[in-house]
Amino acid sequence: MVAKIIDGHAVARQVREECRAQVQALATRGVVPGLAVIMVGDNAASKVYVANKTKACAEVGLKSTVYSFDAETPGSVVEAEILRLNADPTVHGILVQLPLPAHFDARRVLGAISSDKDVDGFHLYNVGALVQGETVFPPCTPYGVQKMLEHEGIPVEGQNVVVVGASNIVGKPMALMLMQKDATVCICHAKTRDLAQFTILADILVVAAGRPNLIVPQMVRTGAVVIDVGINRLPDGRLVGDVDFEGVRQKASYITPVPGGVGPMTVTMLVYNTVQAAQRHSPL
Ligand code: L34
Repeated sequence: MVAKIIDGHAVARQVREECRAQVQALATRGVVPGLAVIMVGDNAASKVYVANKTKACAEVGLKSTVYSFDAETPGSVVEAEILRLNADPTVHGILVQLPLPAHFDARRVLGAISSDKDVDGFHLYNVGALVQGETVFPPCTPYGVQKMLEHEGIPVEGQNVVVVGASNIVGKPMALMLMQKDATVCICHAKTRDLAQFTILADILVVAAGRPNLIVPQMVRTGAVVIDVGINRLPDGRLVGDVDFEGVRQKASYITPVPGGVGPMTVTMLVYNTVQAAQRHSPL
């Protein structure tokens, strides 16, 4: 079996088309969805990701503004900026690009974002809503994965899902979202003993561990759906996921590439959530 490659750019394009129609409807009422992106420090990957986000916003007709602070900025200064943005009616979504420099209390900074502008879904209120199955703003990366599965018509109900990686940004919310759709979910992480024993059970394998070649063909069931959320830059400059793509492709039924898989969906679901925020803020 050779897997079908799920083209993240193609799925993203379709979701953005939907967003554009909603943006046009909002425009007739004089509303332009606004996104504020806060970036602290000089992380090279963050710069690329944020640039992709602002480009996607422009493409769909949102107004995005990036607020950059240097790494030494006190947390209180960033928090004050967030409070100002919370009160700005032209800003519908606020996100703080992670990771923050080490001296920041990330929980505190994220907690400053008004939960109705928290388009990343990282505020405790939104995390709690996700646990209860009443998502307000589902976090963009797992939301993007869910959209890809839906787009390909891949059923989730009753399926064995194994999530490798238990981060707050990807693994945990991904597990909750798929559990809500009645999958049987298992979360593995860096301390899991004999990872292969779990991954081999997966009908849908979602990998977000940040380790190149962590998943090799022997660990994958024939016909499994393999979603690679990892992004690793190799010393030679190549960008790869966590999955041995060429090997696993021969065994899976679907696979996502890196780049061009989940990454473009993360960016697009941020646009989607921001449009939702603007709609909720400006009801008909
Ligand atoms: N607050 N921090 C916050 N929200 C997020 O949703 C993120 N994430 C993760 C890191 N920190 C965050 C992102 O934005 C990861 N992430 C992200 C965003 C965009 C891309 C990948 C990850 C992306 O555009 N990936 C491209 C390749 C980019 C490249 O050339 O490096 C791709 O095709 O996969």
